[in-house]
Amino acid sequence: MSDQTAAPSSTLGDLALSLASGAIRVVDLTHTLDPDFPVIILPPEFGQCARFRMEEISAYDHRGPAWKWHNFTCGEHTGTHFDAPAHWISGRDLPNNSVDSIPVEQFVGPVCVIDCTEGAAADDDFELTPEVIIAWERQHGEIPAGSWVLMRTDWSTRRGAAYLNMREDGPHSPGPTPDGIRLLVDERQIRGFGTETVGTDAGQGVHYTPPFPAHFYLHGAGRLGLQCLNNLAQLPPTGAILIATPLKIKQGTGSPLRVIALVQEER
Ligand code: 23J
Ligand code: MN
Repeated sequence: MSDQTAAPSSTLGDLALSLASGAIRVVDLTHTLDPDFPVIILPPEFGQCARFRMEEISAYDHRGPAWKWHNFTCGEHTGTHFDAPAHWISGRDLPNNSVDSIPVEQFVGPVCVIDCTEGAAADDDFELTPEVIIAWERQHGEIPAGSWVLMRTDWSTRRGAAYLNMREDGPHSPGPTPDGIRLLVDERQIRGFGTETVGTDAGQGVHYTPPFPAHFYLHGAGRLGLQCLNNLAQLPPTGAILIATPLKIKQGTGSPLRVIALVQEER
């Protein structure tokens, strides 16, 4: 006979208890939206993404005696942000390819974190290759289908000009090679790919074939992108759950968002 006084056990009930006790922690993977946070700079012949801007409407004053509020403007791809398949030409004819039409269940999934901090510290153009991915899998197991995969580089700790790391020949920051991203998309069937840098692609990603291979292959296969992530050092290599819900912008190709992860505390 079951104990009639005990609440029935359920996964969500257990989750609620774990959140309340701190056994599961919520980690914020987001940078603050700030006019000083860098945005990607494309070659001058192309259109440019806008930085974040905010203006006061009122602040408990003659413009509104009991309330404070702001108007803000920015690009879809400003700050910590989400890339939808419609962002890239390879994904433009896919169904449900914009932030308002992607089914919401796609936003939530387990997350694998590939630590590339040593490589990125030694080489600003460090590449996430199939070899790096397979070496990670030898330690942590094969990346499960439906995973978010994050490339950890500690790039989020850079400030000012060091973040874009612009040189005469363009920006220099780490990212995946064409073969690396294809392994993740085609063989591992990942949900999406995220980075601490300003793009899912390397700073010099325009020089690969195809140009910007992460954008090309991810979005061509209907997969998602996350950029300018923060606090990846607080995530375990496997076992966390990532939640990334973009704003519901009609036909939007991306949006700034709050990215959070649920992490089981070590016990
Ligand atoms: C447009 C063109 C190239 C790139 C990007 C945007 C991004 O990184 C982005 O924010 O999606 S590389
Ligand atoms: Mn983007």
